[in-house]
Amino acid sequence: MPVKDRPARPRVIVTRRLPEAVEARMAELFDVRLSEDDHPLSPAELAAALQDCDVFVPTVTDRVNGDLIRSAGERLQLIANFGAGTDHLDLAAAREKGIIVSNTPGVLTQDTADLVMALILAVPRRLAEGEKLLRAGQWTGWSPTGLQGHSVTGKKLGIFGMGRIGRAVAARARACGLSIHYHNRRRLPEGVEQELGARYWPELDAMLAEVNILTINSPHTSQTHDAIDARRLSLMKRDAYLVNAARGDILDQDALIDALGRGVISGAGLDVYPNEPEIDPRLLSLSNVVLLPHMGSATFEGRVAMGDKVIANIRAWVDGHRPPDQVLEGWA
Ligand code: 8YV
Repeated sequence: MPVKDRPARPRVIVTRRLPEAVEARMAELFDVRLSEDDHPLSPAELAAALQDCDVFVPTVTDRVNGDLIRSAGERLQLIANFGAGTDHLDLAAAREKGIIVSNTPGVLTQDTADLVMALILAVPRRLAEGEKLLRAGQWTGWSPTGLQGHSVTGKKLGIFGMGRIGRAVAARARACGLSIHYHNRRRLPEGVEQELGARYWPELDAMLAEVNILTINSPHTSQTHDAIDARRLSLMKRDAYLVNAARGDILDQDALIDALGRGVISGAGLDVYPNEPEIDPRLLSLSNVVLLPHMGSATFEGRVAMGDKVIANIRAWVDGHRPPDQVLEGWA
């Protein structure tokens, strides 16, 4: 593939509004086109934007599929994603076209783990139900049997995907008295397992039968698509809970709704969904689920740090270096 020039002041298109400080810095450094009204781009708008820039900065709301990448303009050389997950980008098509892809790992780990931990506590303790009852003016006062949930202390937490976020969840959960179990493509080094008090399960199915709460923290790839399906849900304990703040497509949502309705598992906490922002109405009618609008990394600090990473990746690329967060296909 011929080596292309890297412009000193590249044309950068950003699809959504970013924190003010990030946009201001981008405007200083790059010939940047920012989003004016923050609307998610339609496929036609995405196609037009990909014709007209050296660097494209999408978010999880932009489905940059193979066709869009193949029809991108010749000047497009870098897709600097604002976000860690890259399942909305066709990495194979980008590689074939010689387009580098980078992301923003690391800076949203702690915030996302906080949200996962909040769901791990909120679901068994029925926090959303309690809040709803109070706001509806239906709270009649304390009662010995009112809104009883399940203790978290002493229970077993199963972590599916033990990357940065999974480990940060483990550290929090340990402090809350949960024992840590995990399934991952690769086993963690012994020292890390010891530090987290984590037990490795090479077989996901065996771990599912054992744990009281399951949290999904893996990336969404072809290997993890619908990994938690009807069969796997049926292996879980009837009083078990499930939390997903990773990607909606790792969990078969129809199977989950069916399992929740039939009491196959006891409850769920979700921050992510297939086809966001669509929400299956059946989920809304279930009282044993806590539903959040994909806000795992939604902190002021985190979003500025993500923007800083995007800028650092673009600058390294402009200077002729490999962006520090280049995504290698197959490793996402
Ligand atoms: C981001 C996320 O806010 O980074 C990710 O993978 O899921 C979110 O927390 C989002 O992706 C921004 O594009």
